[in-house]
Order: sequence, then C-alpha cells, then structure tokens
Amino acid sequence: MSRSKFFLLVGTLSLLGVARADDGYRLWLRYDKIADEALRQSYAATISEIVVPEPPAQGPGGFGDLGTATVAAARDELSAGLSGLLGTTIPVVTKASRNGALVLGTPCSNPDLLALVTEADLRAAGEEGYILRRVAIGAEHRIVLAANRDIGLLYGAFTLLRQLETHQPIGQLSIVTAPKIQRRMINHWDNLARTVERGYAGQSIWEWFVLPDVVSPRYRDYARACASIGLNGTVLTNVNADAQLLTAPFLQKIAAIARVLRPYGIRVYLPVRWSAPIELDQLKTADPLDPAVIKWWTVKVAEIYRAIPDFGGFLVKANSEGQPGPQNYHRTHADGANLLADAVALNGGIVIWRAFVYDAANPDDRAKQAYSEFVPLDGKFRDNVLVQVKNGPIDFMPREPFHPLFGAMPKTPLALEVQITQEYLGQGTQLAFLAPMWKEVLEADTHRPAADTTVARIVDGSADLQRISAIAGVANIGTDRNWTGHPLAQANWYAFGRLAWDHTLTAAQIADEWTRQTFSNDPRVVAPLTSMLLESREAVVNYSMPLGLHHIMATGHHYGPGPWVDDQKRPDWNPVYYHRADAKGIGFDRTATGSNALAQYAPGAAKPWDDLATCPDEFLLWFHHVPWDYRMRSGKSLWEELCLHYQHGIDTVRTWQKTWGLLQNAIDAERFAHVQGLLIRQERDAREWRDACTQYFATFSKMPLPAGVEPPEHPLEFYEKAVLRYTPGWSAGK
Ligand code: GCV
Repeated sequence: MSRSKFFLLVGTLSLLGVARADDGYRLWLRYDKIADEALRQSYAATISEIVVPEPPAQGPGGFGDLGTATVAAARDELSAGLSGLLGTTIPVVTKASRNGALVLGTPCSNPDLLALVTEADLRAAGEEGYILRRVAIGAEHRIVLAANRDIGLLYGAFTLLRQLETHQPIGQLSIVTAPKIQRRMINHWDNLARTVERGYAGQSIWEWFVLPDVVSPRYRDYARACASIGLNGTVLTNVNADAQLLTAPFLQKIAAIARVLRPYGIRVYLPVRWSAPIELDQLKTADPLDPAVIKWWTVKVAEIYRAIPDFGGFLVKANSEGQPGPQNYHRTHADGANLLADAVALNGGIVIWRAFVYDAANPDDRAKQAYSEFVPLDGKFRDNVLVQVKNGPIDFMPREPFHPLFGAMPKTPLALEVQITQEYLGQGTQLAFLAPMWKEVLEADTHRPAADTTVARIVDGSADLQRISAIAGVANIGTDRNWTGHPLAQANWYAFGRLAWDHTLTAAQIADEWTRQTFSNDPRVVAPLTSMLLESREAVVNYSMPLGLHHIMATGHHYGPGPWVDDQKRPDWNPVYYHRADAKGIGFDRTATGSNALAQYAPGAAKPWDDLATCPDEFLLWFHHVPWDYRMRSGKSLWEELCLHYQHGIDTVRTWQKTWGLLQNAIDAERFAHVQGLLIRQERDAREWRDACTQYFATFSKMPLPAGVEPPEHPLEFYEKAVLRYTPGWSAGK
C-alpha cells in the first residue's frame, strides 16, 4: 500500500472512533466480540457447543493423566473465549448433540474420539501436543480437539481461540502440533522483598509476605497467559538467590503458588544459593563432595517434594558475579551440578546450571571465559543436568554473535537463555520487539562438523539426540496493571512462548498474531503496528550500539550511554574495555592478532567474521579494531557510517511517532496515550545516545559529523556528568 493511501485509510478509521477502553491487563486474551457480523456468523455456524465428556468414574489413567483441573481450565477458557468472541453463550455439554460440536478428549477419556483421529496424529502430538481438526460426519461436522494428555487439550483450546481472535478461517482446520523444546521456562529475577532485578514493570507479582494465606487471583491469570503460549515452567525468583527460599515457611508459600499453576501445566523450579547449607543450618562447608553437604541436599530435596510433588528442579548461578559455588571448594561446576542432580533424580527433577561465568582474576577476554570453563566439562554432567547458556558470550547485548558454547558441547544438553526483560534495549520505556533477535540466534549455524547444527537444533536436542531440552526467558513482568510496563513489551512475553513452542515461526508471523489479538484485526492497525514492531530491535541497535559495539551503556542501572566509563573495579565492567576506541580506530580485536575469541567457533562460523572484508557490518566492531577512515561496503568511512547509524535509529523512532499518532482513534485511548508518551521519551533517549556517543568517539577520531547527522543538543560534558537517579530494576533490587 502506498504511504498516502495508508494515511488516508487510517484517517477514515479515526473518524469512525472504534476503540473500547483497555488497560492492557487481559494481554492477548481479550475475547471481545468479533465486530464483523459475517465472520462471527460463520464461526458460530462452525462451533455450536463445547463437548467435554464426563470423566470415567475410575480406571487406569483416568481422564488423561494431569487430572480434571486441567480439563476444567480448557473448558472454562473455551466457554469464556468462544462466548465472548461470538457474542452469545456457547453451551458446555457432555455429549455431542448438534452439528458443529467441538469435542474434547484424550484417548482414555473419550475412546469415540479415536475414530476421528489417527494413531499417527496422536503419535505426532506426543506428550504435550494436540490435534485440532474439522471432521465431516455425513452432512454434519465436528471440531475435534484431541490430545494424549489433558495439557494438550488446554494448549489446543488456546490455539482454537487464537484462530478466532486473529480472524483465521476454520472451515478446513487441521492442526497437529507438538512443542519442539521440552522445558519452556520463564525465569523471574524477583527478590523475596518483591523488588525485581532488571524488572521495569513494578514489583514482583509474588506476594511472599501474605502467602500462603492470601493467594492473589493474578497468579491464575499469569498461568493462563503462560499456558496460552505454551510455557510449562517457571523459576519463581532471582538467580542471585536467597537461601531463605528453601526454608519450611517459604516452601509452603511456594506450594500455594504451585497449586494454582499446576492445572495450567506449569511446574515450579527454584534457584539455588550454593551456600544454603551453611546459611540455613550452620554446616561448616558447602563443598559438593562433602558427605554432610550431600546429605543436607538429599534431605532438603525430599522436603521440597513433599510440599511440591511435581517440583521441576533447580536453576543455579554459581561462581558468577559474587555468587558462591563449588569452585570456592576447588570443585568444578560439574561436581556441583551432579550433587543436586543426584538429589532430585529420584523424583524426576532436573538441574539447570548457568554458564554465565567470568572471573575478575582472569585477564582473558570476558567473551571467552564461559567456553574455557565449561568445554572441558562436556560429558561430565549427569543425565538430568542442562547447561543454560545466554544467547551471546557477553550479556544480552542489543546484538551479539551466538555463544560459542553452542557449537562446543555435543555431550551436554544446552538450554538457551534469552532476556525478555529489556535490560540493555531500553528497559521499560523503549519499544524493542525481540523476536527478530531471538530468531537471529536460533537460526545461527554453529558449523559444527555435523549436518545441520543450528543453535535451534542444538537447543531442541535434535542435533545431538539429547534426552532433555530447555529454553528460558528472563521475565519482563511485574505488578503494573498491564504486566509489562510498556504496553508493547507484552509482545516479547508472547513471542518468547511462541518461539519456545515452535522456533520455526517467523518474527513477522508472531508480530502479526500478537497485534491482532492485543489490538485489532483491522489491516489499518495491523500493517503499521507490525512494521513498528519488526523495525524496533534494529532501531535500538542503531541508536545505541551499532556495527558490533557492545557494553557501552551507563554503569549500574545500564540505562543510556556511558562509553567513557573507566572507573569500575573490574576491567570488564568498563565500557572502554569493550569499544577500545583510540586514535587509530575502534572495536575489539577478537581475531588471532587480538584475543582470538574467534578460535572458539568452528571454522565455518569463524571464517567470514575473521576477515575484515567479509565480516558483516553488524559484527564489525565485535571482532575487529577498525581504522576510523576504513572504507565500508557503502563507500563511506567507518566514522561516517557509525554516526549515520545513530542518526538512522533516531529517524526510525520519529517515523513511529507519526505512525502511532495516526492510530489515535483506531485503538483505545489509554494504551494510545501511554505508547505515545513513551515514544516521545524513546526519541529523546535515542538522541542522547547519538549525541553522547558521537561526541565521545570524536575525541578519538577527530573527525566532524558527516552530512545528514544533526548537531548535538549539549556538549559531551553534559552527558558525562548526567546522573540518572531512582532507576527501576537496579539499586532497589540490591
Ligand atoms: C541476575 C547481568 C545483569 C545482572 C544479572 C546477571 C545474570 O550481569 O546485569 O543483573 O543478575 O546478568 O544473568 O546473572
């Protein structure tokens, strides 16, 4: 569509004044009546009633195997959702009584269903998947929702509702799906005092002080949201863990949350503070090979399983950023992980051991350190241990190459950890839709000498036929009414779940689905809003850390620019360590003439990055120290390109301001005004990045701003002296 046509259409829509009030609490599960009468009628003609057979009185397996609470959740969601969307009550019955019945069942709860689906379908659906299909029976038809286990019915229910919410045709409905990754987990960095480390959406939703007596209704809505996108695990609190979590009173509180999450297929996992045996029970040591320590964990794990029978297992940050760990006792990460793994194995639990380690005493390039510590341990972990690896080797930067560990530990299941919360991409105030970034890492080819070893195939376990697989996203939610602070940041929670279920979905598909459900199906909203989403991550990269720059943000809170920072106690906490700007040029030489971090990648991956001529622009300064006057592919100098990237990022945000402004009457006033204000802030923040970074780097390049880059608003000292106080998600979290 041409730009002028688009503006005309949006203008017309504005005159219609269509939007209802919406505070964002319902996320993408809004179930408002479908306005298009013809479409509504066609859906109503296809789905007439919801058939949930009576569970057999007793018998092996009963009604599925997760219990009727899960089926009840599926039934209630379908009843509320279909009735809302179709604007009329859709009855729930126990036997199909009319054409268009939507029939739910598992093979053991509803054997008749077996006539409507095939063995092959059921095999393909596996433990958590489902079959959703329109089946003709003579002149009539049924909509079949079948699964091997109850949880599949719940996931299928959400999918059916999504079809309607996004206005998809269901006349030929035929979906058979199963998740590609087994453990699809949210990691909360919530503290027991309810602050959230790197959280920008209010307090922690977990009300520890009043639990287990008061169980907030919000927990159920959290569970619904997570289940609707297929998430099945949650680590309730911060990896910078508090040992108190493992005390009896806290286990009761955790058990109360687990009871709410259970019907939604969500298991609770807990973070471990390595020194818990010392802190809680005055043991003399936390040495993983010490018999008293082994016994302590064995007893503690038994206590946990008594309180939470389906407890998923532990997540551990050890010997990282001041956290204690087995290395305090000259033991390895494998020694630590295996102790916990043995303790939970009996109950089917797992241990997820984080590879986010870098040592203050180690002068080597921080990007290399996790690889150096973990690769020698490949094959030394128990079967129920996964090593959880961040997407890139530094720390959730706006853009990083994939972590070299993904190509280097074939004997160990590796979980991918991404950050849904936007610590380094504008936190709670800037738009950055992260699906394109996650797709970038999932699709990255590690070039291990085996066929098809993309990060996605290593993580889903198919590359090495791993027994377990997992993916984790650090949560971006809190007590803000809309859950995520920025109304459009809900899209990141949504995208994480959808990719965890099926990493082959495209970012564009996910943006489209989310927009339709969360805002509107009107093409005059869908097209501009999805373009904003899809452009946003690159825009943030451009105005903050373009061309492979990384870790040049302000200290502590990590909001805004701080390329000049050089006073942190650890060298690798200083931005100057990473950009290495000098009179010659800028960038971190990670080739053989520098830190040689490139040697940690398989030759096929490393080769294009190694050569300045073939290294893609987006990783140039990640791998090379490049002269200021280096001729880029565009014909411009590096200096010119750098400055123009900053400007381009700002220009993109300005186009969104215009686009969003045109949606005024097409979406509700509350969310419109909120995003409009945030876009004003984002444009200002982007200018701050440009003005601070270009002026600071000019002190080395000694070059003027190229044509097309606006002059700075303030001199460099203004930005260097600026102190940002009371930022969310940091000082309060400590
Ligand atoms: C939970 C970064 C963050 C820390 C975080 C750490 C981690 O360093 O700034 O807040 O701590 O990553 O992933 O453990």
